[in-house]
Parts: sequence; structure tokens; C-alpha cells
Amino acid sequence: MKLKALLLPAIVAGLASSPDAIAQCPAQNLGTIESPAPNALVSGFVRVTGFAVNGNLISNVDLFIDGQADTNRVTAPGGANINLPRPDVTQALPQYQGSPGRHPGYEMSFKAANYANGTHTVNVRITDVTGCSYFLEPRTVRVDNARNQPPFGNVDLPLPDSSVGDTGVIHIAGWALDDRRIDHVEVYVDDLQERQAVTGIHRADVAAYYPDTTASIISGFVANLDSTRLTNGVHHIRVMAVDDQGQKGLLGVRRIQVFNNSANLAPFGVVEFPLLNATWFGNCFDPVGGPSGGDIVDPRFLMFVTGWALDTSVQTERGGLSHVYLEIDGVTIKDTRINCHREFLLNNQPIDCYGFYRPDVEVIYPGFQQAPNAGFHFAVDVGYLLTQRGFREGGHILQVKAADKEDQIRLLREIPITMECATGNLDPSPLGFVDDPYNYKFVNGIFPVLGWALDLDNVVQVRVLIDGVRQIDAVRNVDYAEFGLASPDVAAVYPAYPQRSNARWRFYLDTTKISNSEHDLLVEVLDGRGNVRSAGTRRFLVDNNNLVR
Ligand SMILES: [Ca+2]
Ligand SMILES: [Ca+2]
Ligand SMILES: [Ca+2]
Repeated sequence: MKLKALLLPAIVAGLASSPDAIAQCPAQNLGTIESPAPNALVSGFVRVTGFAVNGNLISNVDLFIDGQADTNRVTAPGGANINLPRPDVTQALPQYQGSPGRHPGYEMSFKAANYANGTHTVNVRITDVTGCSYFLEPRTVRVDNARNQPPFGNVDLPLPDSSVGDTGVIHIAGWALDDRRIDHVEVYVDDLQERQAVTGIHRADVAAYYPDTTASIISGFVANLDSTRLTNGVHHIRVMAVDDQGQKGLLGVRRIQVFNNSANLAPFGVVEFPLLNATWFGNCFDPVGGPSGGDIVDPRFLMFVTGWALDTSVQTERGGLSHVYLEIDGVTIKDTRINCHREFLLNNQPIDCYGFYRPDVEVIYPGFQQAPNAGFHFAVDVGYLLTQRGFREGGHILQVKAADKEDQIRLLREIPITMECATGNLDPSPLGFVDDPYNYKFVNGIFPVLGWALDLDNVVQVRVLIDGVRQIDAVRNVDYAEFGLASPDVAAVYPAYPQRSNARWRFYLDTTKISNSEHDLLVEVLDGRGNVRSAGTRRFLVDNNNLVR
């Protein structure tokens, strides 16, 4: 059915008026508006999609309603989502495979309520990096603003015709919008309603091409299903969104292959703390609390490892997640099966345990047998490791592993750390964290980075470096973060530190000045003694849909 669309495109639509542009355009400029359909009855947010290809990289796609003058233009520069992969187009037009313009898809929108009821014309202008500019064959639509538009959106995951990964989890993710309000998103498996997805997920990319509604920034949804509850074979996942009037809209259907060999499914999870390249320090010289027989000597300077872990296929196996353990350089230093206990030196809090209550994990992984009690938490006294377990100061590799009851083991995370002795005489290194962006989050535009930092010598300044280069705060125009925001959560965990109740910082990062790719965000702390040290690294991805020209 996509091929039919390919036969229709107006081969060369009207060229733009500039004589220079005409001179520069390649001989063949293909493209079409695929949606809305000819004479479609539209309301609410009208999604305009299609493709355009002439071999060059497309730099801008602009939408015009009822004319081709600048006053008819709807989209702001960069307001369309462009260079989208369209394997069906590339397959039909193999001469463009490997050309700079090989991803010819575009998507954008306009709001029907901005126009009177009746017939209107949709014009799409394509501009490539050489300056060549042309309009596609226009499309006529009928606006009826009295009509309640069904919800619309996309299913980004799973990919079409994909198979379930080695964790056994089917990740379903996408976005949904409505002219009124999305009430909920329903996930069906083989036409049976499975459950509702979690909505309200941040989607800066959707906001970029649906600028007419504030709902677009939080239009994302996710749902995670345990595939081991399905039989092996092909299953259909259908996602529907429902608006506040009960009107349903189909977001997408995906066919997926489930092939579970249950014994091979290792647990999965996330290590949330510490950051990469954190410095871990402890008291090697004058333990205050005195040895209590355990592996905690000085409870003031504990280093923490936290996260969560789950296991699929617990219905067909004997059990599910069994334990989480920590290794440094391959040596096990903590194991929840052996070390979980109430620590006298920490007001009898349980530490080194698996099974902490994590309602946030339950929200994202409902129906998994061990959710919500999926959290783990370790407290490590580095002074003890350095003085009594034979570890040396310097660089080490911390590994966090999870095992199920059939001894399938997964490495959840490998974190390079540095271990040091620190007292009042030596410089204790800063501790810190980046709350947002989380690991591998997509960010764009001016992004407010949030985190916290502590130092026993007091934090004087927090700086943000991207790939080693110090950044300027885009709002405050200085090269350090705003520090001193409230941090009651930090104060509860680190009672021995100065500034603990006001340790949070915020830094407005201009991501448009860095490339659309993966980056390392390093947090640097200047302390009260004048020492400058790293508090850790966060990895994230930039996706600015910016103009190439
Ligand atoms: Ca609606
Ligand atoms: Ca398992
Ligand atoms: Ca310090």
C-alpha cells in the first residue's frame, strides 16, 4: 500500500520563485504529501507527513496554508521533523541509496482551529543544503472544527517485525496527542487488553514539531511487558489512545516474535548511583565509631551503590531474582544474600539488601512479580577496604551484578571509580550526582541540568564540562552553576556533610552548541580549600532538530 503512494507523487512540483534556486536544483525533485489524504476532513492537530528526495541533504521543510507567501507560513524555521528514514521510498528509488538525501521523510503539523471551517490548501516547501527550494504538489483539505479529533501519535518501540531481547521484556514506547486531552493509552496483545501505559513521559522531540500544544512536551508513554507470559511465536501489539470524550485513536500495530528459552533469561536492572568516574573516599586513619565487627568502621564517610533489578520468567522458573552483589576488580565485596543486615551505626537501617520498596519501578514494570520490592542499596566503607581488605588507593572497576535463582547472572553496570584515604588533613573529594539528564537521555535546546554536590571542605562552585570543555550557563551567562537549592533528600542520606540541605545545583546547558551525538557531562567542584575535582560523569545524547543551513 505504500508503493501505491510512491506511484502518485507529483514528480516535479512548482519550483520556488528565486531564479538562483531554480538554477541550483537537481534535474529530478521527487516528493509528495502523503497525509492528510486528498479532501480529508480534518480537525484538531493536522499531521502533515510525506517525503522529498533529490539526492541532496534536505535542510528544511516548511508548511504553508492557503498560499505560498511568507504570511502563509505555519512552521517556524526548524519546526518540522525531517531526514526521517523511509526504507520503502529508498527501496523504490534505489538511485538515492547512499546519497546525502537518503532519509527523505518529513513530519510536521498545523492546528485546524486556526482556520475557518471549509476548504483549505496545504503547501509544503522543500529546501536542501545547496539552496535549491521547491514546493510539492499542494493538497486540499476540509476543516471542520466542530468535530472531535481522534487521538494520534506513534509507536516508536517495539520496531516493526522485531523480536524480544535477551531480558524477556517487551519495551513499548511512543507518544500520543489529542485536540482535547489524552485520558489514557491502552496496550493490547493479540486483541486482548493487556494494560494501560504510563503517560506523561518527557518528549522534547515531539514538542519540537507540535508547537501548538503544551501537552506535546509530556506526550510520551511507556509500557513494559513480561514476554514470558506469552507463548513463543508471533504476537500483535496494538496501542490505542483514548481522549477525555472516550474517542479512541489507533497509534500503531507491531508484530513481534517471542522466542524465550526461559533458562537463558538473566535478570535486568539499573544502577542509579554512583556516577561514572566517581571518587570514593574513606577514613583510613582515625576511625571515630570504632570497629563494630562489621565492614563499616566510620559511618560518616559511607559511599553508596543504589539501583533496582528484576527478573522475567519467574512463572516458569523456580523463583526470580535471587541476589545482587558488588565486585571491585573481580573481588566480591558485598552480596545481598550474605551481607543484608540492620546496621547499628546507622540507626538500625537495613543496608546491603535487595528488596527495598520502589513504587517508581512498579509504575514502569507493572505485573513483574518482584515489583515494587525491586530496590537494592549498598553502603561501602572505603577506609575499611583500604586498611583491612588489601585494596590500594587509585583507580578500580566497580561491577554490580544481579543473579536469579537459577544462577543466570547479568552485569548491570561497570563503573570506574577512584578510591582514596581522606581525613581532615587530606583533601576529601566531592560527592555528586546529576538528577537530570539521566543516563542516555535525549536532550535538546536549552536544557536545565539538575544535580547536587557535597564536599567536606564546602562546595564553593559547581561547573559543568561537556567532553572536557567548560560550559557557560545559557541563562545566567557565567561558567558555574546556580548552587544552594533545597536538597532534603541529600541531607537525609549524608547527615555528616556541610551544606547538605542546600546542595542542589542547576545549570542551563545550551545543547544547540554541541553536536547531535553522545556526550559526557562532567561535574567539577571547587571546594573551600581551592581544590578542583571531578564529582562524576553522566552520559547523554543530544538531538537538536536544527537547521543545517
Ligand atoms: Ca479528541
Ligand atoms: Ca531469570
Ligand atoms: Ca575537598
